[in-house]
Amino acid sequence: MTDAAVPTHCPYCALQCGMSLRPTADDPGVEVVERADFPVNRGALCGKGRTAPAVLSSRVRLTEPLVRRSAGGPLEPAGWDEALSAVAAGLARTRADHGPDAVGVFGGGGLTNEKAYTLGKFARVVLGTSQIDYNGRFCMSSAAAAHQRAFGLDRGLPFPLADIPRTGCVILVGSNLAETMPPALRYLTELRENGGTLIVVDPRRTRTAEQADLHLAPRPGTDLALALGLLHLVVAQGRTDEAFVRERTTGWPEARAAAMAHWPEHVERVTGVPVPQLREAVRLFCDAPTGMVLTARGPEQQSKGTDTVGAWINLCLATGRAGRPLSGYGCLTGQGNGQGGREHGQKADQLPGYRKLTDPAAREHVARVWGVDPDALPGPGRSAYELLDALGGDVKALLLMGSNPVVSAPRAAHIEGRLRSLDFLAVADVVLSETAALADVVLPVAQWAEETGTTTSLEGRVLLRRRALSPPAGVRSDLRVLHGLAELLGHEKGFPADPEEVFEELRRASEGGPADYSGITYRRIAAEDGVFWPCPGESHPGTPRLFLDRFATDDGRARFVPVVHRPAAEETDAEYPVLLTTGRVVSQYQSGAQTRRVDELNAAAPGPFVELHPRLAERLGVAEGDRLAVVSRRGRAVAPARITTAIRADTVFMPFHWPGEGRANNLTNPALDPTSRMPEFKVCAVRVEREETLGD
Ligand SMILES: Nc1nc2c(c(=O)[nH]1)N[C@H]1C(S)=C(S)[C@@H](COP(=O)(O)OP(=O)(O)OC[C@H]3O[C@@H](n4cnc5c(=O)[nH]c(N)nc54)[C@H](O)[C@@H]3O)O[C@H]1N2
Ligand SMILES: Nc1nc2c(c(=O)[nH]1)N[C@H]1C(S)=C(S)[C@@H](COP(=O)(O)OP(=O)(O)OC[C@H]3O[C@@H](n4cnc5c(=O)[nH]c(N)nc54)[C@H](O)[C@@H]3O)O[C@H]1N2
Ligand code: SF4
Ligand SMILES: [Mo]
Repeated sequence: MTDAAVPTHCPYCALQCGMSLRPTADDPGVEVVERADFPVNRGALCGKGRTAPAVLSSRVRLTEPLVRRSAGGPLEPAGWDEALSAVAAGLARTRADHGPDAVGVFGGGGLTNEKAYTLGKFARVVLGTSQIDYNGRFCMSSAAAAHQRAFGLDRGLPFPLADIPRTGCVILVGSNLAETMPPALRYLTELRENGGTLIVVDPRRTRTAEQADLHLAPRPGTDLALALGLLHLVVAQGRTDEAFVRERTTGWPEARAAAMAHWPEHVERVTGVPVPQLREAVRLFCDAPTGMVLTARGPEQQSKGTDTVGAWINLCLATGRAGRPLSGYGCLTGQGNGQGGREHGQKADQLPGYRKLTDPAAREHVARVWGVDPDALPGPGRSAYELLDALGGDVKALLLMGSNPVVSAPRAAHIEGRLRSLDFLAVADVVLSETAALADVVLPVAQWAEETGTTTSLEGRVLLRRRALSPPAGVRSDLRVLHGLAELLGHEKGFPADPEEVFEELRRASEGGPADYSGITYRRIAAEDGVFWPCPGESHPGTPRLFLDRFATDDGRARFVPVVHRPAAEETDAEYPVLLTTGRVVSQYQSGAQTRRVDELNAAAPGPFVELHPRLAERLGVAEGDRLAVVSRRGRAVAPARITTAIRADTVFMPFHWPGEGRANNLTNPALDPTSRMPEFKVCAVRVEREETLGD
């Protein structure tokens, strides 16, 4: 290894900050150095990115396969031959006894494009199962569905982040960017420095909301009413962009009529946002010459997330804030490869290139690339929660790669039980996650800095994460794992372990599809700071900005969707009088499997808590730090009280990063959005009690 720092990207969130890794003599062998030339973060990193090498250390990770040799026995160290044979045998036995759909596959939005592609192909070609889905279903599937419906194409942001400071007004809905993508906060700061305005919609006055010119704090689960109320006011005040609506859209009369049923006074009652604030929001948004609406998990992780995002899109369309420079709707995708992970076939209904599994032409194309009969490809399977819920029922074996649902799935105690009831569970992970600990076989895999691969950031920018050091002996890459399993299951060819070889095949598989990567090469990505898809052909420059001439629908027009408000799947009542919402803190990532192994991050965010307003605390007789029991129809979680005026008095907030008694997902409601099948992580009804402890 040379001493030169290797330019690469962070393993965690969808911002995919550029960083460089420099070799060191000490464990874990590399350190992070600034990579100021990468435009998205210009050297800035959050604490998670800065400390990411700590997880490369053999002190905290898996370094050899583990096998449970007898039911109920312990996980014991094993060689790779034994471990891979056990997985192949477990999957093959289930398929032989119960058919291919008894074998499930669960992937993750953190997996590189190459891995997501190979996992989808492995499920359809080697296992022949339709039962594959991934954790992105918990993340951005509602925004994806709304994008498809309105624009005919789903790419998180239709413009680069660098456009944000130059627009006139941003409405940021349910994103706590200051904690979830700290280096991106700079774009909002620059927006305001340039004279633009920022409106933040969040039931909590977050660090992000503190930056806003106007903060709207709706009751959780009411964003749909809020967006429709704003649209009502836009129409009532004559601020519709009639020419844009006429020339670039369809469906306005119906959408308009649906919105007009949402009178501001009614919207105030539903959302708790006063009418003058609604009017002020419309004024700020419509007075600016250009504007953007950006959503994240707040409005999306609802049982009506697709319609909610649809309502925000309608607002953009009615005001002409879409399909034009410096204007548009975008979703801030979450996971490291949340965008690419949803394009290449680990989703239940999907083939590579964002093709549909039900489309005969798509099946034909991909089957040709894969060298199989199109009729042999299974149809669409179940969504993530439905798949997890079916474990131990008709799905009896599971191969899981890149997710930790014991902590992150809604109604997690139930899902943990489903995982335990499987005939066979294999987990590939870098650490012994809470889910891996339940497995019959655990396969220790290489990490970001130890292998090369591409990710697609929230901007739709395809990036190259480069290998900077060797994995420990005893660890293999996910691609090599899939290669080995395919071989044992009779497919010696078609599952290369070399990432660039996989990417070359992915290019062909995606060619002509909505997410066309055919013009992207490793070499180009390295030379160009990433390439934006669609990129059909090596001479194509890539597409940083979408929809400027036409939308991706058949007629080129954006589609209004008539949506109306409906309540959350679970509302408060006498028994469960408080709303629970859940989310993140800056120093932990997701299920915490990785970041809970980093001392510096644990010191900053040591455990779960329940955020509540002083008025609610007083009513409950609760003081700062008291142990609180939060109880929902699904279960109970216990964590200390954190009292703050930054939250609505009718709502409590818990981060979801921890297992054990403080696991927020003991409480959450797996009510699914009918279109996206996204669970309602952001709202359920709870009771909050002071937990009486011994000696109290
Ligand atoms: N530190 C850190 N950063 C991360 C992650 C992490 O785990 N930790 N995960 C990454 C991933 S995968 C994702 S998806 C993103 C998520 O990024 P964000 O969406 O920013 O994160 P959340 O905290 O889940 O939710 C954002 C905000 O939604 C608000 N909210 C709750 N209910 C509602 C509601 O009903 N309406 C509205 N409008 N807002 C509501 C919450 O108060 C919260 O402040 O972060 C990415 N970055
Ligand atoms: N209550 C509540 N629950 C939520 C949410 C919420 O807001 N509230 N948000 C949801 C959202 S948006 C998301 S994205 C999910 C995320 O939740 P999870 O799907 O659990 O995500 P992670 O914790 O990132 O899990 C990734 C796992 O894969 C491992 N891993 C990392 N890289 C690799 C790799 O390259 N290969 C392999 N094989 N393994 C790897 C990690 O060590 C970790 O164990 O949580 C969802 N759950
Ligand atoms: S903001 Fe996201 S990509 Fe950037 S350093 Fe932090 S976790 Fe990594
Ligand atoms: Mo996510």
